[in-house]
Amino acid sequence: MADKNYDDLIQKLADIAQIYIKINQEFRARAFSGAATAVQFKQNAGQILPNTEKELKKIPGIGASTAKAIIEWQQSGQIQRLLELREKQKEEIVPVAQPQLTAAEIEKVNSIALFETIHGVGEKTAEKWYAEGLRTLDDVQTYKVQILTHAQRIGWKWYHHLLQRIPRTEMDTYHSLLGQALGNLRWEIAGSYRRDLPDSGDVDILIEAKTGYTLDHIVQHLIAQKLLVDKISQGPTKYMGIIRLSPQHIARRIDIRWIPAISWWPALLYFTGSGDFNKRMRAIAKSQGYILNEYSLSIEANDQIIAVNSEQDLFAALDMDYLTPAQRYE
Ligand code: DCP
Ligand code: MG
Ligand code: MN
Repeated sequence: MADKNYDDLIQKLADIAQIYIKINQEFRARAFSGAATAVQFKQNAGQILPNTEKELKKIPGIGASTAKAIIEWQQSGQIQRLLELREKQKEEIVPVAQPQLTAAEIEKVNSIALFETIHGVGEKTAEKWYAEGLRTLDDVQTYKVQILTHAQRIGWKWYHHLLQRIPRTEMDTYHSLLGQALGNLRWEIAGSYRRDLPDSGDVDILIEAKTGYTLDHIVQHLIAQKLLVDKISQGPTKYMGIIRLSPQHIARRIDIRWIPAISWWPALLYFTGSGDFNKRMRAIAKSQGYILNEYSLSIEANDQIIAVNSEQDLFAALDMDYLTPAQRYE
């Protein structure tokens, strides 16, 4: 029977090793568990541990750092490293278990995301199709007659075309072609093109309504020019369709808005975006008692419309520094 009991020391060395394993410090874990074994061996043999680092290190299984820890224990009954490791462990965030998706749930998420890549298909439609048993684009092809609305049918027809963004050089071509087609009407390509982005998702066109003309006149003209190749929807002020430079080119989405003169500047501001920038500017307007939308800037209390003659006027009315379209990213 040794006159010194090392059970507490062995336990503490083993505890340190265990924490090191948990925090993936293999090497240190091995040093401390080796030291715990060495001390156990000494105790079993009825031997007393030396009290200098130099002598301790001569014992197989005890190294420099574990020798220091043993001396600390001999002097104070504690090992600072263990106290610190326990403290550190408390601070560590317990990882929240990630919900594991079942194979069926993964299939559902994937199918729905896939369906939503079809222009005109939103979350609601995609979920409905999934509930009805559709899973793949082949299924969409099989059941297209039963399931597709007119707009979705156009989205399906041009599926591979509409997945691609429009390079700015092609947008420039539309710009010059539309310039010729629209003669001396006031018009702009708004959206990402006006914000100077290198590519665009679609062509967003604003045309100022001119007495004696209708949006349908313009549409018919662009169809005759073989630019518009498919219609998604058309009303008196809004046309949505497909535009294509030639049968050899990729087909693109186009939105055309027919804007009354009074709304020209608010409409240009709105359709230039970005969407995030619009949200921010509308919130600023609201905080000052105004309502800003695509039709006008007005006083909320009495619906009075603020007359403006430029985008600069709209910024100035809200005490905002003017931002060029390219600066309107948020
Ligand atoms: N817009 C908006 N809020 C929406 C949708 C549109 O404020 N929910 C405005 C800002 C957009 C503009 O209309 O810039 C045109 O809409 P687009 O969806 O065509 O967006 P962009 O032209 O900015 O981007 P993309 O290049 O993807 O067409
Ligand atoms: Mg756009
Ligand atoms: Mn658009």
